[in-house]
Amino acid sequence: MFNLILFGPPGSGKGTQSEKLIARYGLKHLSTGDLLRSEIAAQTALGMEAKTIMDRGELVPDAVVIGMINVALENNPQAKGFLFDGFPRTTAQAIALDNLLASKNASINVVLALQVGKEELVSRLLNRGKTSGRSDDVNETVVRSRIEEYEKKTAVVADHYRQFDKVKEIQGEGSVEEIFESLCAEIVI
Ligand code: B4P
Repeated sequence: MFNLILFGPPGSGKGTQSEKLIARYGLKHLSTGDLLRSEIAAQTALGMEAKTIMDRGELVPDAVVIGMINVALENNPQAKGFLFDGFPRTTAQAIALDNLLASKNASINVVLALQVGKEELVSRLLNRGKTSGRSDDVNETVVRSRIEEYEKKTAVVADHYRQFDKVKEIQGEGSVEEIFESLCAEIVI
């Protein structure tokens, strides 16, 4: 199995680049943001609880997203590998993921960390908010809260994987195609 984490702040291009990476490498895409938005669209109890938290720009509780990833891994026993997008977002999530993969005799092969300046992130997300229908993309205060949550709770996840020498920093500003080629250059399957 080849397992990749696409890492970076909100708006750094994780969703955009994931689409291209799964097409090239045939990995199974697991986006916790997409999984949560499916729960919201289906109006499940979990989705309703998550929406309130997401609309404030905060992180959904670890147990909820770890549970969703566990189910997704169980449901895809034939996958040749996974691309984790937007997960893990806390050190507790990273440890849980390492343990889940270890139970399948697998591990994270590489963490590709997109580097994008804060004002560029704000501008991309507000721009997406004009057309995406995503309620967490329309209000600048919420967008900035999401970036602060990233700085407080998520940036340290890279340190967790740095101790195993698994992190590659990628310039995330430039054309989508240029960034894609920089990501691919770090993937050796
Ligand atoms: P996510 O769905 O993960 O969304 P995101 O990080 O905000 O955006 P993403 O990174 O995918 O967007 P992209 O850059 O591709 O999370 C949403 C919320 O769900 C979180 O705030 C949290 O509440 C909750 N959540 C999700 N996972 C969780 C977890 N594990 N634990 C707890 N809570 C969790 O795109 C942004 C825009 O940039 C797009 O419009 C795109 O077109 C544009 N763009 C991309 N590349 C560009 C480029 N090179 N140049 C210019 N624009 C570009």
